[in-house]
Amino acid sequence: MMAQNYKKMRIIPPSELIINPDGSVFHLHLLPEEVADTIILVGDPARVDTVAAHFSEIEVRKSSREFSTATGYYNGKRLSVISTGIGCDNCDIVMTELDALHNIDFQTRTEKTDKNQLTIVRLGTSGAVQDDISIGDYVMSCYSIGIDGLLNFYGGSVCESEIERAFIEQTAWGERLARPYVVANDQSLIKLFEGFARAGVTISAGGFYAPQGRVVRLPLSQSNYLEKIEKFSHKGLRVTNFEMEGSAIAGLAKLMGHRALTVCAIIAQRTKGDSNPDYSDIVNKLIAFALKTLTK
Ligand code: R1P
Repeated sequence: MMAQNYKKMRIIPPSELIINPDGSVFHLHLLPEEVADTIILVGDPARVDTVAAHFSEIEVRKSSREFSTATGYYNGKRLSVISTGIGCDNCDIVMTELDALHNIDFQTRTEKTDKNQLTIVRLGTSGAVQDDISIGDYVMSCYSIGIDGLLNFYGGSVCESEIERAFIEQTAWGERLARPYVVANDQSLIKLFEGFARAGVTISAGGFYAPQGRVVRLPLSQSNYLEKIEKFSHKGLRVTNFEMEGSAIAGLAKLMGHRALTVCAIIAQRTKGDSNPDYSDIVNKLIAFALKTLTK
């Protein structure tokens, strides 16, 4: 009983949740009232302007390090678009601070009793790892496989342990690598992108090169790494693509009680060795579709 009371009344120390002198959260530099309930996350800070260019009105525009934010209106609905920069480590910051902005009382430093459920959609770029997925396609992550290690530090169990075991076994996952975790993305959001994006299983890696099987000059520690990932198969699931943020977003969203989905434009074809660095058109189409479907 006492432990329960303590938990309810827990005051979060200033070292655990840092609030700036102006009342904004440490890294995002946003005040609680400056973020909408529906949030589009993008990797590239420049992509925030691309999304915000569609807004009928911009209410908030802020920038701090790689975290750039615009809050405004599209189709009469209030939306925020925020850049995460690259990597799951940044998403640890973005997700925790977004959740805090909505669900922690910054005055009392306590958790609010009535939680706000956020809708979080990441619009990114990605590399395909199957022959039948082409540059210019869109893939939504029905499952995210995190090989970045982030979620392993959090308590609570939101992972798909059967898929995890199959993946670890079939790929003979190296003992020195972080243990892969698998999280299902939100079904209601997946429905919104059906017909636009292909359903996929996405690996979020903790790096762009060796963690995604790329060899520039240094050899990989794991033999046949990409081939084993390409061949993985479990109850009709196969790995479709690589990116670097989706697993942290899906995993933390689930632990916090939010809805999340990652949808990516394919800009590299790993099995064929191709890439398209001039991808603004396909990303623009993804943004236009996402804005429409999230506000209808
Ligand atoms: C790597 O070039 C970056 O591009 C992909 C990866 O996930 C990583 O962030 O996504 P974004 O285009 O959203 O940044």
